[in-house]
Amino acid sequence: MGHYRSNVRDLEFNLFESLRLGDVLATGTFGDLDSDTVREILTEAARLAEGPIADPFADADRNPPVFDPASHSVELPASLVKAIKTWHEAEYFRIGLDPAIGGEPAPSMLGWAIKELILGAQPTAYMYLAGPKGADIFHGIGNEQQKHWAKLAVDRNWGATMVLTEPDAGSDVGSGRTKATEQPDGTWHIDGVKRFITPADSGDLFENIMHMVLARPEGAGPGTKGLSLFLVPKYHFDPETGEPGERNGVFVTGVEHKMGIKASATCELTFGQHGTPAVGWLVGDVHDGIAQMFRVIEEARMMVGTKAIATLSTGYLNALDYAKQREQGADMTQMTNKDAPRVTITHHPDVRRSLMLQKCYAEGLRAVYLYTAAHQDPAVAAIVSGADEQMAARVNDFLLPIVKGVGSERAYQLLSESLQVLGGSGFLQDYPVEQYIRDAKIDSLYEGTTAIQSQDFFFRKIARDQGVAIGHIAGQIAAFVDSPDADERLAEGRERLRAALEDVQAILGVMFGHLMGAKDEPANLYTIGLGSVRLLMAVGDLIIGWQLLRHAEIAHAAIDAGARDTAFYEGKIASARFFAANVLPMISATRSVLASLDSTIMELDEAAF
Ligand code: ST9
Ligand code: FAD
Repeated sequence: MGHYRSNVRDLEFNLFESLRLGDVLATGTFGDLDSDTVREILTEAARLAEGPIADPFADADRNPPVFDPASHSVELPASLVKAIKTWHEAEYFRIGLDPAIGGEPAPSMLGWAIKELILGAQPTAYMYLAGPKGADIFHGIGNEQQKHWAKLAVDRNWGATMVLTEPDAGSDVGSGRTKATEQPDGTWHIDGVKRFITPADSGDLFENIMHMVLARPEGAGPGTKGLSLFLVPKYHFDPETGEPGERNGVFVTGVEHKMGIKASATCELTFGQHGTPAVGWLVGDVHDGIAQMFRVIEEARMMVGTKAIATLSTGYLNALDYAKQREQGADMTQMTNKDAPRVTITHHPDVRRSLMLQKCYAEGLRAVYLYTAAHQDPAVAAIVSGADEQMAARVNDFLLPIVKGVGSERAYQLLSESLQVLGGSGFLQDYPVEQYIRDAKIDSLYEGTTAIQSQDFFFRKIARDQGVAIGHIAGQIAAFVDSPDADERLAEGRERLRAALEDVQAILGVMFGHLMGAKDEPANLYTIGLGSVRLLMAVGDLIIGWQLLRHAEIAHAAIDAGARDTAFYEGKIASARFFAANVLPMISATRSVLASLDSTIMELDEAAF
């Protein structure tokens, strides 16, 4: 068996039993797509993911892409190329894409469920294959001619990149210095050096690559608002047929050596500095670069969170397999009996604690990303939470930093638990968990670090939203807690959820107090900055706890109705109870810490650190 363990049963549970995909499909919003077809797609995608897609996972890590400075090209390992082509040929990329560029209508949550499978099996393969989704976004924001190019990009299978970061512009994208100069024919010449670009070259894997580049037109203002978005293709192409022509002046000038995600070529990308102009086209004929780029960023943040969650899930399932087989020590109740039979390590309470915590976060975070995806289609959101179109968009915006920020932080933290279950073996390259940890660390860094996610969460998604989206979610949680039809067997979990909701509301009250205070005393903002990651994590735990308890209620009902796979449902009930008893009460400690937080460390001389 390969490294990747999918969890199709849990995906189906989320889609059909929790998020009512059957009812969604019955509306006809997504054409004639039906439940049986969805189940077949998931089964087949998981088979591919666990087999040929997962196969070169270690090989591509040990034999990463090779950069040739003379030709500015990057050669990928043959094993990875084969996996990338296999997934592309299965055409899952069409699911959910705009039909105008060859897509098939489908709920976003189905698309993300399928993406979880490749992101867990071979995350870099998905990044090389970002072209069609990039084209879909480009189609949405481009002018008429560019919409045609988007279709060409899908038909001809072009690659794509998102190009923001520069040596002095990381989190602070607005410090970017790459310049754009308008030409008499309406095109632009781009000049500058970008760094850390994924995956800016891939040899001859793609006929062409669409670089989506932020650059500052001469005379434009400072910051992100002065940036415009340009399409800069690797090769010039015939605007009607897409047939590639001369090389454009954008060249890879370096590839990073990294701790993980080594199969993904992270490139320095240089524009217009090798004697050939880097010609770009202004996207949509408007200077609105940062807002346009955020269409790409939102997709990529969802992707990064789902990648982290997918990795945690396979890490947990690998640890579980190992724990069921590894015999070590006697049952704790017989610890003084030296003749007692040896047991598998699943018999040890601390291993059970660890496995259950991993299960809670792996399945809880899956529920969160799929619930978020459910709010990416108004027709689905209406069924799932009663949100109208506007509210659905706000809820999606609100949940994205949780998927990305909480997903990546918890996955990295809990993967360390997966490794611990394997003991010393976990430290070896004979097992995949050490690579999971190395490959997952990036998820809390790129697409906005966790600190950036937390500030986006508080300032933009809560304060600027005037609490509308969080109010909708809090309303859903309160309705669940107070439901007249509540299952008595979950009464204790509900009480803990109620307490967690009150704790989060109190934390928000404190944070808003600092925000108000900042009008007179700007240093109050420091206190928000000191607490914002903890707020994000607390809200993440609250939402995970809520989702797990919802699932437990569905599980109780399924068992009562005589469901056959009782072990699956009992696992749902046990994990909800465990999370409510072991994790939700910790939010009270965060509340108490944040209530008395002061910002004196901001006054401390750097020399004292
Ligand atoms: C990266 C790539 O890290 C990682 C790997 C990805 C691999 C993909 C490979 C291929 C991709 C190809 C493309 C395919 C397509 C996708 C496929 C996915 C796989 N929501 O607060 P302000 C906007 S890439 C929406 O003042 P500052 C908004 O327009 C590098 N919009 O910001 C706003 O104006 P207004 C990733 C938002 O102080 C304007 O920005 N790098 C949001 O000027 C200004 O807002 C980062 O992520 C939002 N949440 O700048 C940078 N926020 O207010 C992280 C802002 O009028 N840094 N806007 O609406 C940040 O996010 C900073 O907070 C900042 C600050 C840059 C926004
Ligand atoms: P910095 O911004 O220097 O941050 C350093 C530390 O300071 C972090 O802990 C950060 O949280 C903290 N910090 C910075 N500013 C603040 C603040 N205002 N408040 C609180 N804390 C703050 N970029 C692209 O454009 N395209 C890509 O395809 C791409 N792929 C990447 C692939 C890899 C493997 C890597 C490593 C990076 C990639 N990036 C890409 C860049 C990535 O998005 C940036 O690395 C990221 O946004 C962080 O920027 P930075 O590395 O400059 O760190």
